[in-house]
Amino acid sequence: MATQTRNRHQELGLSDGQMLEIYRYMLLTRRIDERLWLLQRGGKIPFVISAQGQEGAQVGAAYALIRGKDWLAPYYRDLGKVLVMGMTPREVFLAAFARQGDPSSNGRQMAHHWGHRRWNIVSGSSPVATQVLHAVGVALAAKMKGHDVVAMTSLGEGSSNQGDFHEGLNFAGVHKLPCVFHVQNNEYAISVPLRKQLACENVADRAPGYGMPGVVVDGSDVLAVYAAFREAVDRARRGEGPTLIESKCVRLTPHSSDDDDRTYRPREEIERARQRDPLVRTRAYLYEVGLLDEEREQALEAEIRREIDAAQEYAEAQPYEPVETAMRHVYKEA
Ligand SMILES: Cc1ncc(C[n+]2csc(CCOP(=O)(O)OP(=O)(O)O)c2C)c(N)n1
Ligand SMILES: [Mg+2]
Repeated sequence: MATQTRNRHQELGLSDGQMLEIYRYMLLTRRIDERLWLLQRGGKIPFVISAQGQEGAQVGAAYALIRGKDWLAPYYRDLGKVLVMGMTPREVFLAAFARQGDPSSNGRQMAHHWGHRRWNIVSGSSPVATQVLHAVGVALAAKMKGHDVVAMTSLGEGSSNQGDFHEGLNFAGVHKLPCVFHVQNNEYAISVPLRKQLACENVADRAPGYGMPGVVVDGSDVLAVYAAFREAVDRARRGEGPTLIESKCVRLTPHSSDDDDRTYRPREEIERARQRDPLVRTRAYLYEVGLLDEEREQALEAEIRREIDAAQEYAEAQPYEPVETAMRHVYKEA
């Protein structure tokens, strides 16, 4: 009998169904993101800050967590992560349109400040890297209460130069907290290129200074990302402490819908970045291992499109919060 070689995802303990689910989350993230840009350019929503180019890093990382049990303190680009954690496309559009029922803030917060009580997604504030401290706090509480919980947080490489990052990692390292720090390095902090952000080669090189492993992973390779996070999450759950993981990604869009990157980013560079598109790479893998063909791909695209159309239509038809409630949760109520 011929010995069958196992595919990469099977080597990692992932079934064919799980591998397809990972790709579905990545594709859903991209298609929602593209729709948000269309709506913003059409004047229907105020703002987008994109996950495009980072879907592999986000979905691969969040897939290593246990939904409904572990905690996530995300950053604004983390659309892929919040979908894996349990947020629905409908909820994403409710936030984009700032409508009632948006789980992040009932339409009060700027969109992309993800939060969801049911799925342990901690709403953040706009100063970058503050979410690092939130995740460390969650991990400390879990350890003190003896809860079997892992807290993950995300940030960009530029934000890893904020004081909060160093304070958070140091505290987590000293107290061996069940925390995973994810730096999504997309080579820019708005218009500032990587070479003006870091004097060392990798953000992960700083990890030994905080007494934790530092791991660099190709953010376009969703399975490599999953493998790195699986190990870090298991390590945290065993009580062995935190890990810093840096995924090398690309940013395929301007910083946000308020930015024009033509003033600082050569077009050829973006073309080169497209060759590292995680979606293209994962799609090629699925074709290679026979989990996807043209027919199945078209069906998947159509199904996702219907889901997004319905979510957008629903959200746009919802009311805004009544203006009388604007001060709720701001000042103490009598
Ligand atoms: C403390 C603070 N300083 C500046 C800003 C403005 N700001 C928002 S995003 C950003 C760039 C962050 O870059 P990076 O951490 O690499 O994340 P990316 O957006 O590239 O994913 C800056 C400077 C802010 N929100 N908070
Ligand atoms: Mg960046």
